[in-house]
Amino acid sequence: MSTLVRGGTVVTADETFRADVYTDEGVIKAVGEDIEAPSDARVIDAGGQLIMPGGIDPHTHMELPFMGTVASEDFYTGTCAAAAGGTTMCIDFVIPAPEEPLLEAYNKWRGWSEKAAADYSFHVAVTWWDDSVHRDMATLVNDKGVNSFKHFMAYKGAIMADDEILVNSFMRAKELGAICTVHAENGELVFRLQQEMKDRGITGPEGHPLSRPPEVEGEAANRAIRIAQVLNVPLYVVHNSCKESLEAITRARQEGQRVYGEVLAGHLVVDDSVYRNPDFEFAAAHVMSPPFRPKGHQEALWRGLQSGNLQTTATDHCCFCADQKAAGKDDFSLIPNGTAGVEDRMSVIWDQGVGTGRLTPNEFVAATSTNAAKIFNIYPRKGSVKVGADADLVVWDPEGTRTISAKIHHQNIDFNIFEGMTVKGVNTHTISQGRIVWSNGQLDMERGSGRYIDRPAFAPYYAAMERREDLMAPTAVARAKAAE
Ligand code: URQ
Ligand code: ZN
Ligand code: ZN
Repeated sequence: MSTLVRGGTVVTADETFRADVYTDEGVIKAVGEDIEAPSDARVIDAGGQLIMPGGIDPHTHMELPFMGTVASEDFYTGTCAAAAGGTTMCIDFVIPAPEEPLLEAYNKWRGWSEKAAADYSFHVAVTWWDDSVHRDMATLVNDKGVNSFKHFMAYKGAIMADDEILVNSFMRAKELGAICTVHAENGELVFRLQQEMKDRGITGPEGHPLSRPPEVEGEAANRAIRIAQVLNVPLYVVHNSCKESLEAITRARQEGQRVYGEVLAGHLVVDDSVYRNPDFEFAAAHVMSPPFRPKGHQEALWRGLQSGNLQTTATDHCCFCADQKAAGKDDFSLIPNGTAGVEDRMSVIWDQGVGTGRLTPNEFVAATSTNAAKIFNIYPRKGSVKVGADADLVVWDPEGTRTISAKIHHQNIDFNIFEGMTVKGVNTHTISQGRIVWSNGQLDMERGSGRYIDRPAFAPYYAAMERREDLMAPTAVARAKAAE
């Protein structure tokens, strides 16, 4: 199956140039002007349109078992919805229950993800600690293509990682050449504030943001950053929602610490007024953590992207329908946390980023694809329009518009946090592994055709980092000297 995308303008994270793109056997074979393709090649006329790397969403939770239910989007429907919106790869999460062997959980998730219709990979969460976790982390890095370990600092009594787990896991990740990622909310404070809200008789969804104020996120982000600094391990902070966590990241980066920040499309455009809507279903549909924030935080997050202090955009796509959210009808802390976004991220970020002048098209590509590929060590195979890269592309019409609605979206959820939003900037075609999987508003995807993408460890990089004393925390320098 060969495809020629003809007459378009290639936009990458670094450059913009007129070129055709020819793909065959799932790989980009040629990028240049006036490419002659075989007579049987499928041809896309991209005149007046852009050709960009397929979107990479570094944060999804397809069919996640969570809070007593299972997310309604599975790996097949979720990868289809992603492709409908121009995203060709998702990095999802293996989340072992405490005491569940990491390798067992990994194999379980690999079984679930065999139905995927586009490429994917897994971060693995460390939710408990003993020697077997220490051992399984090495197997995951050395034999299973995992180079990132997640730590939920929230969700006390469930999957929360306390400081002891953070320190053990961060040290182990560093030894293995893996990056650490965190969900940064202080789970102890959330637990107490949830109790306080309920003691005051606040049981509706409006209690959710009240129990997780920005300070709770800022504290955890800073704590994770400082632990990573002392242990000298790179850190990726997921779904930054507020000024407080952004400030912690900005300070660290200004001091040369290797910290990366992710922001969700939802947190960039939705504010906390949604929780004051009197309709329970509407407010509960927006219950996710960290919560949507008061006006003002959104603009700060955009400035974080513009300044380069936030590097990636994601969705945290974790779907629960109204009947599932109803579990928290009388107690907001029982509402399954999660919202959708995998189909709309690219257009929302283009419309509100490029369309407003906040981002250039090149910065858009960096934030929706290339930076995630680089941070998680799959560039240029992913996130590029280079010869030899995987043929994951979007043909983008910057003048095209669509109105977002749960009535027509492909996501398996009965709600859309961007409902009614008319966005300018749409993918007219999505190409995954060289196949045209979305065109003229129609999906053409094959269940099970998605591949698990190995992500190599960073070991060589870390070795260099060890030699750079200016990057090492004083304690690490002292330790190194003592060891001499
Ligand atoms: O915390 C997460 O990232 C998962 C459990 C999805 N839910 C959410 O509210 N963000
Ligand atoms: Zn999270
Ligand atoms: Zn998440």
